[in-house]
Amino acid sequence: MTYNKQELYVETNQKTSLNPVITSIYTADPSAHVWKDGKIYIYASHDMDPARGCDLMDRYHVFSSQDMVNWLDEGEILSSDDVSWGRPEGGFMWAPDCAYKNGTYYFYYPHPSGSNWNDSWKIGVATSKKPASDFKDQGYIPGLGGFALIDPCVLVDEEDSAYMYYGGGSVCLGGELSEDMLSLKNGMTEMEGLEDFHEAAWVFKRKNLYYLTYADNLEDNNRMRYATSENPLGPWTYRGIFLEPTGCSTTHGSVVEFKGQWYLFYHNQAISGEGNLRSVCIDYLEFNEDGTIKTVIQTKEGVSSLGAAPEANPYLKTYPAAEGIVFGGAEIQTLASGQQVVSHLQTEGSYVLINNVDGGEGGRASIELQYATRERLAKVRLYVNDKDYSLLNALSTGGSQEFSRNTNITVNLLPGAINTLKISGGHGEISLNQITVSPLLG
Ligand code: FUB
Repeated sequence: MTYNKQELYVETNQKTSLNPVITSIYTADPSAHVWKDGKIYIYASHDMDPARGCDLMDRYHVFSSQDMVNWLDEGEILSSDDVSWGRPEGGFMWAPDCAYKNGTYYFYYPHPSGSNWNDSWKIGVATSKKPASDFKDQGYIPGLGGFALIDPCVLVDEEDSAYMYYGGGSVCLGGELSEDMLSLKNGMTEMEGLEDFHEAAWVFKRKNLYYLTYADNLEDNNRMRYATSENPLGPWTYRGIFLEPTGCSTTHGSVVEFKGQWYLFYHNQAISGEGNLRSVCIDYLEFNEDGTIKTVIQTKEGVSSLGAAPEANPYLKTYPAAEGIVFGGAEIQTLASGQQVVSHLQTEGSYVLINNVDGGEGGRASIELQYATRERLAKVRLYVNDKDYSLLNALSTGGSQEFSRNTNITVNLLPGAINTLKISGGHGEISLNQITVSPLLG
């Protein structure tokens, strides 16, 4: 399908999730899970902007929601700097997955162990008692990895049996994990019966039937196919294509039921137009009476809300941009309404400094920048206490004085009112009205 991009990005009266659903940063390879806190989480790859192929993808962010429309960036959970056994040059933190068993969250991710990246893939695992923070790397799973073997997916079945799937280069392998979730019980075997398997395995269960979905090899336009089996490790019966090309050369998705409704999480390149700067989307997934999957309809609207929007964070603080100090051509501008904003943020050298930002007790906080731009896709760069949080997208608000959108990212703040935010322009002119800082609870 084709998007009318101008039309897509001026819409701000948000009644549905819209697609792409995550717009502030580029995200890909979404693995979605519903956990016991009643929320749904997306574990995604993070395409770094500007891209260099898929090389620079060096960190993971997690997103959570209770209504499918409002998504919270839970922040970065793991970066290649945290992986002591990993490729010395970093990068290449590709499509991950997460599983929960016996009170622990297991985050599985593919990462090369050597400079010769495509020959040296391993499947790393980090663990935490929380779904979206405090993950610590535990090393890689012995016996997994090698040339082009990526994209782990873990299914925790009834009675807590857990199965690992992964693959690449036309091979899909599966095997049972040991009780510790950090090793294999009996090794891996090839999944039989798949047609045109490329990568991106995902396994889910519905009505006692296992479904294995995956990306195929259609050149520059991968589609999602699937197969079914009565056994978690096959053999599989091929069933067909259920996601046509999204316009992006890669495809990768997950199928999840949340509050009685099935969804497909996938990615496209609708914001950037670039295959290595991808964005997560969500659409409905429906089954026929016989259990086969209907072709997913890709929409701009996304999916409807499943309930009330989350309540406002009681600890949020707002900082008017015009109370900051401007540099390099950025200006304090008084609008006809009397409102003061920072305008002319248009190059990396033009920026505003916001000092004395209160980090409360310290730790994760969502930073939301309320901006206006008439550019289709402007960008801002955010530094927090000199750490570069990279480029954030600023999609068109339809006018240079229409302060109707936020771009956001979750960062780490120091305790107390001692934090400094530096917000610079670049890639199109924007004006900034206010910065909201909301500490993440828990
Ligand atoms: O995001 C990097 C790689 O691109 C993933 O591991 C593949 O599935 C493809 O989406």
